[in-house]
Amino acid sequence: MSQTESQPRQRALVARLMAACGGSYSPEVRRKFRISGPQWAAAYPGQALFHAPTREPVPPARVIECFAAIGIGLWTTHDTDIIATEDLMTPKQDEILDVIDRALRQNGVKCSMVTGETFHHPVWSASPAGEQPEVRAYARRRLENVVAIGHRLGAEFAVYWPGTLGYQFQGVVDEPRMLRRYAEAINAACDKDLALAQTEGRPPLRHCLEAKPFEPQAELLLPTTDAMLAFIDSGLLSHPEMVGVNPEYLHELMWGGAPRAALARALLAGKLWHFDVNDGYRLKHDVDLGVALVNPLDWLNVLILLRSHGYDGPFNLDYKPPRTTSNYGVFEVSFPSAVDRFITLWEIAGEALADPVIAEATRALEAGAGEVDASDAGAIFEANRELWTLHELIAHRLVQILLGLHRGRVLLDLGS
Ligand code: GCO
Ligand code: MN
Ligand code: MN
Repeated sequence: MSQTESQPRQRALVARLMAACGGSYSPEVRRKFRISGPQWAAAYPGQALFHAPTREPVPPARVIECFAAIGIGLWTTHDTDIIATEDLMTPKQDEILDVIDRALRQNGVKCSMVTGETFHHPVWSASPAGEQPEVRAYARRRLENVVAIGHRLGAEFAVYWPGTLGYQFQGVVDEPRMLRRYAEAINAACDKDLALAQTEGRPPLRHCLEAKPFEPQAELLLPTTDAMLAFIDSGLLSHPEMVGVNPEYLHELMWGGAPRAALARALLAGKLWHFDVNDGYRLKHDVDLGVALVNPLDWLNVLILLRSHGYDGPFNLDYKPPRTTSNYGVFEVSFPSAVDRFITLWEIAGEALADPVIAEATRALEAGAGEVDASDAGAIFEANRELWTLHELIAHRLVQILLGLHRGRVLLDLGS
């Protein structure tokens, strides 16, 4: 894409207005949070089913350097974001990994997660767990290789989003058989991990399944995080203790569910190990917008939930900088603003958790009216009648805290 004379001026304008927005944190502060930046998000050129790319691709060393400058200390990648499919599992792979390892060290960035692409290449058109033994053998090798890349780069997590694990036409696949076959691939990854962890003297990776309800044009066998929790517990996995989930905020929202409820179920199962953070709309496409740009109140409550239940895994910025943002804008506006919104909401969640109004209301609700005949529904209702108004009051208070209104607001005389 060509450079025009107006570009430096427009960049200066963007930089000046970004600074005028204020509310940004220093790279040192940003690095204190367990926030990871995906290679694929930073390098996304803007293409989609109906849309041509609007940006140049960005090589990993450049992404890592820009993340370091912003204060994103963790980096995540698909195998094919950094290594072309035909170069995987060849000496070329080792060369590329050496270069990336150097870039990570030079910039003080850690690789925290690697994930395998089992959805884009034509070989996966009938899923990574289809009928043909050679497809499944290749899928197993690919997942084993993801684990090997993870150990080579010092990652802690491996994530698997299976893609089209399902069918286009009813009756073509035998569902239980396909699930068994997918389990074989995950089992191969865990076995490889245990062997490598031993030879490398490293802890094994934490393997996380990611669900996405609307893989285009397919009926899916594991469309939600709950489906994956059931799969982990199905008896098909040889190491269920090594496998958890990586819910994505938008994926749980997309199908019409409540992301917080999905997160809560994963927390209770002890399987919430990794979390893809972004935003979007219900019952729409996987638009992968920046965190809290659509649902800031829900995001505040997500962080209240995670803070109060001790989630300590990474927050992976799995979003797509919009097509209207330039290559310059990706690192000047898109990533820093996403990180800063996250940190601000994290802080506000802390404020909400310490808020005396919410605390007192919650205590009163938990205590109940007390001393009512436990067999008399009418009496229980009457005794608690005034207490339940606190639900709306808490909701009001949370919005106040989100908007800063609990500190008071001066009405501006706009001359109307
Ligand atoms: C999406 C998906 C992916 C996965 C990734 C990890 O929204 O398209 O979330 O970004 O997170 O493929 O396996
Ligand atoms: Mn994701
Ligand atoms: Mn998504």
